[in-house]
Amino acid sequence: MNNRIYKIVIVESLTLLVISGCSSIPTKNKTEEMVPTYICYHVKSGEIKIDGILNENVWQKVPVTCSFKTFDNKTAPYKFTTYARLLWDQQYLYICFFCQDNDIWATMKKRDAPLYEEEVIEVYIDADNDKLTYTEIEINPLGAIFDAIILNDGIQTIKNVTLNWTCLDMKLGIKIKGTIENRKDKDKYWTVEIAIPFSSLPDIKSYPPEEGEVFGINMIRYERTKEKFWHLTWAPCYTEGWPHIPNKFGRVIFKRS
Ligand SMILES: [Ca+2]
Ligand SMILES: [Ca+2]
Ligand SMILES: [Ca+2]
Repeated sequence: MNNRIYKIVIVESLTLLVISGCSSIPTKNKTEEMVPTYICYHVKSGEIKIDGILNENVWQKVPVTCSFKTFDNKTAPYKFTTYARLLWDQQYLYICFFCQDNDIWATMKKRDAPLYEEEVIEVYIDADNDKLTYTEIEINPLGAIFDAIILNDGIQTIKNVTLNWTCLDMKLGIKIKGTIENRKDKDKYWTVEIAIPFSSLPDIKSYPPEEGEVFGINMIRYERTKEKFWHLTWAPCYTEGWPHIPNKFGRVIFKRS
């Protein structure tokens, strides 16, 4: 399976997703149960300018995540090197992405369009770490946003999606080193900088987070060459094209210093 297949039916104000073509749950083994951890450090407000340029001292000082792997935990091609960093202040969770890419492309510009059918980065945030409810935020190189609240069965099936949810006051900056519209030339990379207000997360217990609090988070990149689909990920989910497996999200631990 190389893509999510959503059949969308509008039910009152909500949108119900029915999944088809979803792979069965893989057999659990020790490797699959291990999820990555990232220490998310606190910064003073105003230290990050959300413009897609990752030149702030605070970004330079914190470690990057491991380079994203394939969905099944294998090393991804060097030419698609992808990593992220996270920080927080009293108001926002900050995430930045670096995506090396010699052919950056996307066509969709509308909010909540199926950006996952093209090239995109995605963030899944389970703020109360209950493995059931989480927010999904996707951003493509054109700056289009898909944001939704997901209700999962805790394993790998979506029970409900609220597409009309908007991540209020989210700030977004993108820098493209290359061209999106021209697929014949050689691009270099794209970077994304996002500030997500804690107040916008529907399943957050309280905010700002407590010292040591853990969010379940996953970060994904879909890279699509003319020949092949690459599902690249921070926390491997072992099901290609289907990241909705909240017990395989990574752990982001909030630290003040
Ligand atoms: Ca910046
Ligand atoms: Ca690409
Ligand atoms: Ca949750």
